[in-house]
Amino acid sequence: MLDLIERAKKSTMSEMLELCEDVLNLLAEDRKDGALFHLPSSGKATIIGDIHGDLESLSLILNHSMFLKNKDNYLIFLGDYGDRGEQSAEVYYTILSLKKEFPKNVILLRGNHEFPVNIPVHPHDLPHRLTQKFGKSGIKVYEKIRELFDCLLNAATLEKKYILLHGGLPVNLTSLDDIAFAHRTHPSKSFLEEILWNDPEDIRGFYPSPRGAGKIFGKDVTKRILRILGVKTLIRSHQPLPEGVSVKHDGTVLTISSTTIYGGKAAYLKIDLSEEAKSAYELSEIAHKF
Ligand SMILES: [Mn+2]
Repeated sequence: MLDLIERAKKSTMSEMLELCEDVLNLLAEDRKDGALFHLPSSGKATIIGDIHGDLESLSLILNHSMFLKNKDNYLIFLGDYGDRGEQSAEVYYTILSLKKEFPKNVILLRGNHEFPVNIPVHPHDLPHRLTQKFGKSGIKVYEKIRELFDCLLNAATLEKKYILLHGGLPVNLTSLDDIAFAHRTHPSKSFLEEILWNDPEDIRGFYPSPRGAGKIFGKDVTKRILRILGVKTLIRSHQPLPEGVSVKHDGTVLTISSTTIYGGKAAYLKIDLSEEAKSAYELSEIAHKF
């Protein structure tokens, strides 16, 4: 694994451009029946939350999870790869290399920092990090990465057990297809925006989010939507957490953060896909924290 991180640090612009091109083709394959990945009910999955340019935490997690030694397992990223941290370029190199090497086992979800063109995000220092690393023409790499944003998956699911996505549950969702095809109904419907931006809160119902995009949603909404989806627990990221994990809505929502850039711990989760669905309380107990 260290080898991959070392390669990320030494990566050249032409390597990055080639990686982006290769992964764009792989993502087109992932999305041909909708932007939703269906996990099988066997094997294990390592789940990683926001990274935000924190190469060191990503490296620790990859080493500790031993993904490369157990390649039949899944590695699921919940989005927010770049921005904020100093090593966004290296983080992109690492996750794209993993996707290229293990295309069927590495699942790249979309975060709000991998934004659709009409919902820009702040801070967005990724272009700056890329030109810092690759010089003026680093902007070509940025343009390729922007193409990737629109090709990432909206969510992953394990039938009857879990839904995994970056932000939150769209409050007016009526079926799993609303998530799988959220990119097609965007922007006339707000499903994609809500998947990327929503946060669970201690309220009833839902309100516009103080973040300026998406909504905040209460326990009643979570329970209603999880029932429609037929799953027990939402696993998501999108918020800084002092302990790396947090439980909301009576154990129906687990939030996980995999970066230390906000000052808290970086966490990741490894779940056995064949086991009965766990509550967010149980998941927070088995999460690894650094
Ligand atoms: Mn986010």
